Amino acid sequence: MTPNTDLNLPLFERAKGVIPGGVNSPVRAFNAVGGIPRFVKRAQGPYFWDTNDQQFVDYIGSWGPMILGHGHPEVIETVQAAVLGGFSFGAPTEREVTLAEKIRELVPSMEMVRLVSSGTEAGMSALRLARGYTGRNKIIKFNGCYHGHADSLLVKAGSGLATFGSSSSAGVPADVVKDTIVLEYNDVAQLEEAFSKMGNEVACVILEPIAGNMNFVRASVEFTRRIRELTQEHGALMIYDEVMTGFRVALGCAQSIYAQKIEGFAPDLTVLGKVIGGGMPMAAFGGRKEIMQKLSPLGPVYQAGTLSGNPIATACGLKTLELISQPGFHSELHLKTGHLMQGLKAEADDAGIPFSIDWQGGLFGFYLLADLPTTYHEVMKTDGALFNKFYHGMLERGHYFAPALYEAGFVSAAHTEADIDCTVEAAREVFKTL
Ligand code: KE4
Repeated sequence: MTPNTDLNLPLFERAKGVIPGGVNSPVRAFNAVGGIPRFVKRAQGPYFWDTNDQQFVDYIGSWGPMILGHGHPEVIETVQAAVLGGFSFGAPTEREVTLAEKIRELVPSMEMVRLVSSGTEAGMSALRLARGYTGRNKIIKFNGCYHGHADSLLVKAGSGLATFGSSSSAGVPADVVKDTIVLEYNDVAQLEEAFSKMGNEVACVILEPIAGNMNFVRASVEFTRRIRELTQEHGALMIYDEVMTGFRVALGCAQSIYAQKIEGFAPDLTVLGKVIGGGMPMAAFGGRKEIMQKLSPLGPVYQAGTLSGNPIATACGLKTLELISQPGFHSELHLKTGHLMQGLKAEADDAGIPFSIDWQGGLFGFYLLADLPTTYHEVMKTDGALFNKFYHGMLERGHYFAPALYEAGFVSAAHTEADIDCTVEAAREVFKTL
């Protein structure tokens, strides 16, 4: 493809004339990897075709929602039927009750559920609820975790514990983030120090159980256990942001994996998104009944939304959850993702490229680093130029990974072993060019 035949180019220029950066979400602009984003014309199964009709094996899948692959026939059929019944009512429907019940069935810690339209909205609302329930203002989040773009969560790490986070975005007043403390992921000592200093002022600790926003970093069992213990001791809430991991790493979400390692483990609140909408705008937050009952119209914590529980989105989400609840779905997905990761690792080793991998269910991460990172700083030691060369080598050959070294990857049920082999073969060629 030469620049003057790449139809993505004029389309990107046109987009930039009317949409800031030409995109409706920054990561799509390819700023981290350079080059021109591929505009998707259509998608089917594990593939999408761009404006040039070039086919790509899709390892983003809308950053998580498309766990069944694009255009699953039963999902299409369900959505088509739902559309005929009406798009949106602003009134309760049975289907949103059924979806909330299904979520509770699969995630027992979510005794009550509130449906919203995006992960940001769910995370923002869970935070407000934690502050309303505890009557406290301070929140603890971790470097490398992303919980959507609510003001008090757009915070970069302060230097050391004493200084609270400073906002990572213009337009967020210092007052709004003065109660947000940013600690190092997997750093138990720092967490304990924070609680010994201000434990009784902390409303909640929020974390990604597997941090997909720094590619793929697992919270250690010890770190998870200490968060659970310290929040309980100090009357703070533990919020699990499973927007990315939810129903992707396991049918019971990441919390079901940690509950196998920590006796009786469960977070107080959980944030969900992506998979539960199956590609339609749908997210949720939920948890212990006594906490959730603080929410309007029952309690004093206000939260609302015109399209919350949207009838088309609930139909799409319900069918998606039904299909991924089939026996063996996640174990099969875990195996397939493993084949991809082990295949890439084998090729990198052959080419003498430092490469580390990890995966769980349909979520994966690879690093051009010899050892798997456990903190954000370690992730960012990756040689960006090397990653970008790898990225574009794969993209040119029709294999579409996340356009940033700190983002995770996604495999769907629609990817076949042949697709995986094709991707590994392409990587063999690309590693040789590095
Ligand atoms: P949304 O508001 O984008 O639906 O969800 C925010 C969010 C919350 N929590 C976690 C753990 C998330 O990963 C996300 C969104 N993830 C990004 C991927 N890094 C979505 C891609 C994008 O921002 O365009």
